[in-house]
Amino acid sequence: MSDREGEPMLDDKDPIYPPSDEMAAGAHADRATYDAMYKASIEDPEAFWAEHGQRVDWIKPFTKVKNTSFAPGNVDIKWFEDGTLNVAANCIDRHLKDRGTQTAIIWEPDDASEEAQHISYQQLHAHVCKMANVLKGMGVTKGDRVVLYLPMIPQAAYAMLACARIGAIHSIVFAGFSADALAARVNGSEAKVVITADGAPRGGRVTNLKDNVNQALLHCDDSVQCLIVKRTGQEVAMRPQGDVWLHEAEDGISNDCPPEEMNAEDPLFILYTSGSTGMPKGVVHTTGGYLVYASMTHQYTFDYKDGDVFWCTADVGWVTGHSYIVYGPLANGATTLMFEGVPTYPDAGRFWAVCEKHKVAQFYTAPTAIRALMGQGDEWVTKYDLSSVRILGTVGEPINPEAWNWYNDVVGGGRCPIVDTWWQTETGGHLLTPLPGATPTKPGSATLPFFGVQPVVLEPTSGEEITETATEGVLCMKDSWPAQMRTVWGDHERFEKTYFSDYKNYYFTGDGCRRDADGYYWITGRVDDVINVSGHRMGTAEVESALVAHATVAEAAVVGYPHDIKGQGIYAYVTLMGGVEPTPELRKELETWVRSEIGPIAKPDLIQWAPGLPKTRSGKIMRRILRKIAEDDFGALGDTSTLADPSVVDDLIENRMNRA
Ligand code: 6R9
Repeated sequence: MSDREGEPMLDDKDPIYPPSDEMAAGAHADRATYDAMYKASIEDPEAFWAEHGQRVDWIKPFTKVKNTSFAPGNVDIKWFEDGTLNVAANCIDRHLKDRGTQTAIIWEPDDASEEAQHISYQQLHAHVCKMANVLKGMGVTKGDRVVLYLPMIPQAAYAMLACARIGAIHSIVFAGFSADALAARVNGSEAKVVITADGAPRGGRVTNLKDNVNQALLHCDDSVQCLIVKRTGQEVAMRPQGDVWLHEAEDGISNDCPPEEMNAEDPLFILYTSGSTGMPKGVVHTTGGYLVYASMTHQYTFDYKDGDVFWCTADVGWVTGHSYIVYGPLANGATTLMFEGVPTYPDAGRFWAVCEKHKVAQFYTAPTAIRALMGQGDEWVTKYDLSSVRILGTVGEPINPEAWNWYNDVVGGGRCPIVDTWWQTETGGHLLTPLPGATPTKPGSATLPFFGVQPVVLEPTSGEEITETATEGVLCMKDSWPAQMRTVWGDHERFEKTYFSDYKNYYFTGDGCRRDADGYYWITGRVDDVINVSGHRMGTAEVESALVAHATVAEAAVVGYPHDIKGQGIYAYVTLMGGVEPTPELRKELETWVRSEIGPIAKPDLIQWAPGLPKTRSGKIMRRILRKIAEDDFGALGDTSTLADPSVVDDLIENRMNRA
């Protein structure tokens, strides 16, 4: 084996990049450590997690470690169930003694000429306690829900931690979602308060967040209050009652707020995510297991060491921001960087300028960003000094080897291990990932399981577990891990049905995968009706229901198709109401409509007018065929003998929108 990083070792098929000796020697885990810890975690999970559960501070120590069942009709997941703790105390208070003056959060604003902020743990403590007291003053108590609809500003982290401090359950709605999507989430979680800002600057443009909130709250209970952070200073319309400016509410308020004692299984947050059917579901994560796992994966996956500046470029509106901007890093006493902007503003060098400026050690982003920047030319990267960067990470979708190689060679200069982390909103933290000092990497593979994780590959139709190492099938988990989601908010039945009913006694991820002869996992993508657009999950059913809500649309079917930058693009087949003329203007209008119903990320890339959709005689849309046409691969339509009217397919092929 080559022991030089950046130099692939070639076996018959895939290049392998082993960790350098230096990386292995200095890391939290080298190969032997990983192997031993992994083995221990599987052979005796109770003992393993009893030990690693100690990485957080408990108010009342747990005596029970694991109590989990995937059994049909009785899915029940509990970790550390008799322990009590507070997440905010773990992320802030316990660091005050030794690192009170250390920077907890570096905030880099959208506008590169605006000054960055460095918030110490002491300052973080004061901000969080004040906001927590404001929330209490608004009547928020333990177990209440608070929706956050915020830009990437430090107050987003304060708000999360303020909720955690008083035992309120936060539900973050990505600030790119529309008023309608926001209203659905406020109502779904029966939130008491929405925390927002006047505006959200991103890429030099401003989204009027408060306007969206006002619009959303027209569809919510009158009692919902709104706490507003002043970010841009723009004019906003305040509602006649229930609206409070944060800076006014905090004026003169105490910065003492004792943390609430929470049970390990009390919910910490709800995060809505798209599924294959119906509207997004509220994924529920709880307190103890989530924090243990988020902090442990943050430390090991990124080989985080004291003094490192860690940067995850995600938005806190996604799970990646929850676990790896806020909870994991802060539980570890790290310095975490929060970036308000976008990779290409003011220019395509912004990411690398920020890495240089703040001496970032770990950089964690999504393949879609890497692909977009790769197309802008190497000089945007090479003009910056990236010598502080030690580890590179990716998340959100499969990374194609070309992007992996560019990330490795140009950004990492061949010196930085790439951790391709596979996980989900539902999993709370990384399940498949290399460890920088331990795992030889292969471009495009999320490699091996984290401690305690037992991936299995099932034969898709029979559900049989495949024991051969090299194989392909659907990816499931055989047993629970501490950060597993506990339920769907308000609908435990849906939780069981979605994740535990297709394959009994397993957690079903919704992803397909291949396992190679070395036992490495290669995610092949979703096997359900979820598409992955720029690393964001979108249910085709959601886009379809937005489309059919438009007065001109009779029927719609949405599928994904390969897209160079986004990974997958959104392809919509639309059947109009009788007598409606298909015009370019109507196409634009439908695009705008979907944006306003869900948000810009849901805007269809291609809309094809479909006089009819291919259906079985029982009226089921044959999506397999629609996918093929969208992929411009209609030579292989497969069995079309069950079609009610085969001629619709010819028309769709003739008028397809995606032509090579
Ligand atoms: C963390 C996050 C989850 C879905 C997941 C899979 C895809 C995520 C990936 C990956 C290949 C990776 N996915 N990471 N596919 N390689 N490293 O992204 O959560 O938004 O819930 O999406 O994303 O399809 O099932 P979430």
